[in-house]
Amino acid sequence: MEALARALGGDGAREPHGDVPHVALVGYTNAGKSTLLNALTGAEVGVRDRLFHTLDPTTRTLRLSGRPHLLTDTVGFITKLPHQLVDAFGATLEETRRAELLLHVLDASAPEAQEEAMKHAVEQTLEEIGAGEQPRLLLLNKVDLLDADARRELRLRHPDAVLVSGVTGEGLEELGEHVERELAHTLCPVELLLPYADGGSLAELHELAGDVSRQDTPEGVRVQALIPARLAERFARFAVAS
Ligand SMILES: Nc1nc2c(ncn2[C@@H]2O[C@H](COP(=O)(O)OP(=O)(O)O)[C@@H](O)[C@H]2O)c(=O)[nH]1
Ligand SMILES: [Mg+2]
Repeated sequence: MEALARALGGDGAREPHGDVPHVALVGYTNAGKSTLLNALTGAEVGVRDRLFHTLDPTTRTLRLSGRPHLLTDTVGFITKLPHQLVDAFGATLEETRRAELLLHVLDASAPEAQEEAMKHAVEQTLEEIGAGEQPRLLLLNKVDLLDADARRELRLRHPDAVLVSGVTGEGLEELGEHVERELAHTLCPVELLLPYADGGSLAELHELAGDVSRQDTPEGVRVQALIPARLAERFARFAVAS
């Protein structure tokens, strides 16, 4: 396992969408990762996402406060067929290790002992692939199958988790808020002056920054925004003292 992790390497060439935060769904097979990917991003696949058209189908754009995030559905944590494991695991490993945040999806409708065993298996796998220290949020999925008592009991056992249902959409708004909070440290407030001649940079800023406040001045467009730190670095030449 360690050899495989080494072979795949960490920091390689610059990612094509390296300025956008990566979030990865991890978890036991059948926990509901793919269902959640669809529920969270279904409405997002559209014109605005042509920027990311080169992405593979298991990665989609998730917009929070207008800012895009790349959300990846990983496979292969626990699979039944060994030959699938090898293929699927390479991609999973890479996506997991480069994600700023892991969403650990757990089937909360399973009996407690089984739920704990699946949770443990995933945590152990994350340790093995060197992703044990990565920021992680626990999602208790399939809560639509649970009554009020069962939900209360889950909240007591997992006080930091978010209760969700990929089928009914329950909890997804709260999940978005949690994700934004977890990734707040990757954002940087900037004040920029973009020359009118550089329409490309302005368009890129609008695509990646979400909600911005802008003001037209004789010198160019003055923009205040909260943007990913890596994008801020790239746009440093436009910075103005506020
Ligand atoms: N009732 C219910 N079923 C769900 C939910 N999420 C997923 N499922 C079902 O659980 C099964 C596995 O879901 P899937 O998304 O394929 O899991 P994955 O293997 O983690 O990608 C499917 O039959 C889904 O319809 C949920 O929130 N509630
Ligand atoms: Mg799946």
